[in-house]
Formats: sequence, C-alpha cells, structure tokens
Amino acid sequence: MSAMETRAASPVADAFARDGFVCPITVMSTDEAAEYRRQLEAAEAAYGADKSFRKMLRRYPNLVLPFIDEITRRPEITGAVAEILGPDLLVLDAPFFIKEANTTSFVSWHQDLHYWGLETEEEVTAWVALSPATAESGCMRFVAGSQNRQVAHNDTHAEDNLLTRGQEIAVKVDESEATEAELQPGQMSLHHGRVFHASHPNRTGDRRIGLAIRYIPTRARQTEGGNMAAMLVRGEDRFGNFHPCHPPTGLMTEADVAHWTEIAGARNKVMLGGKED
Ligand SMILES: O=C(O)CCC(=O)C(=O)O
Repeated sequence: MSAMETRAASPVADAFARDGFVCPITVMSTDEAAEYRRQLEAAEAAYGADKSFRKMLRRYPNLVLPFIDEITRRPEITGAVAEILGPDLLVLDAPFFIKEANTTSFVSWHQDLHYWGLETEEEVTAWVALSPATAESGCMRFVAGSQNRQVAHNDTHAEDNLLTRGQEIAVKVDESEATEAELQPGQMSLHHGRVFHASHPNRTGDRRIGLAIRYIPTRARQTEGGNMAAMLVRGEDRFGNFHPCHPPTGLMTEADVAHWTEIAGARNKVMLGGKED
C-alpha cells in the first residue's frame, strides 16, 4: 500500500483518494490572482516575442519568473498537497496552460504519468486559475475514479492540442461521466497523475490561464531519463533523488535562463524522446 493510500485522513485526501481530483479549493484572493496575472502579462509583453520565452512558460517557468516560484511555495497550496503527499515536497515542473480568447486549443483525454518516467504514482498536480476557468472557457474535465486504471495512449500530434505530443487515451471515454472542474481566479483543483482529464476550447472573450504545478514527495524516484531536477518548496529533502533546482534570482536573469536551458533540455529528453517542442 502506498503512502498516498495510507495518508487518507483529511477531507481533501479522502476526496482525492476516492475521485482522483478535488475542486474547487480557494488558495488566494481574487486580487492576488489578478496581481499574478498582471505580472505574467507584463513578462509576456516584455519577452513574449522570443520563442524560447514561450517555451519557458510551458516548462519550468518557476526557474526564471520569481512570482511563479512564489505561487508554487504558497502554504495554502502546499498545505493541501501535503495532506496527500506528506510534508516534504518537490516541484517537478509548473507549466502554464493558456488558451487565448475564442480559440480552438484543446486538451485530449489523457493520464499525466504516462510519459514522465517516475517510479511512483505519488504525484499531485495543483492547477491554479489566474482567470475564470468555466465550461465555456474550457475548464478541465475529470472522470472520477479513473485514476485506478492505466491505459494505453496514442501520440496524435494534433495541431491545436496543447499537450506536447497530442497524447490521447486509446480507449473510448464516456463523456457523460466527466465532471467540469470550474474555477474562479485564485482557486485550484488537485488531480492525480492517472485520472483521465481533458478540456474543450475557450469560447469566451477572455484568456483562460492556468498554472499546473506538479508536486512529488522527496522520496519519489525517476526511473527513466536519469536523475531529473526538481525544486524543493516545502520541508526538507533527506533523499537527494533529484538534482536540486535554484530559485530564480530575478526576472529572467542570464544565470537563471542558463539554469533553465540545462534543466529543461534534460526533461525534454524524457518527455519528448529528445525532440524539441
Ligand atoms: O489546462 C488544461 O486544460 C489541461 C491541463 C492538464 O492536462 C494538466 O494539468 O495535466
């Protein structure tokens, strides 16, 4: 029995163990969420013309943008995750999933852990909304209880799919079983790395902005792709199974961008089989 199963002694952990997701959980005020969104959009205005900056939003933005590192350490978020994974937490990645207003971008049904090369299933994603995530704007949809199965996936490389390989579950998902995980800015959902999830396009006039923070306990181990890097954000690391990442020293500093290049390159090898995204 895994630690994730034995720790189910809180409402959050109980719901997570039963359904594979929990939502909505309020983790900051709407004003704080609006301030993080302002900082994101200021960074996009300053650096967005650069293709590598756009990649940084999709992989480890917490290494180069201090306000993202700050979000990943917020006690309202890490405290809820700790109820499931225990007190010592690493962030493995923290990609943004942004759907622009009235666009066709979508996310196909998938299980996260399929491609990550982790030995463990002890992984929790905290998906933090910085704008409204509603059925109309393409919020995440989950199939409760599906985390107990592991199914095959196909790489579709579909153009509008926000996933790196357009990966899609190879079995038919019954759409009527899906729960819409609607969130207001400042709320989050937590989801298990094996729960079936997907999202429709954004049919509203505002951007749908979510930060998907991937938490693992420090005892987790990588079995594929060598020793990955991860950021300690809560407690202590008594295992040293992942190379420690350094918190950013400023906004997009030269040293932090070099650190990002090294770490993101190693992770791309695992996620994309060495190909660039
Ligand atoms: O943002 C979305 O719609 C999908 C996010 C997702 O697949 C994930 O966080 O694992």
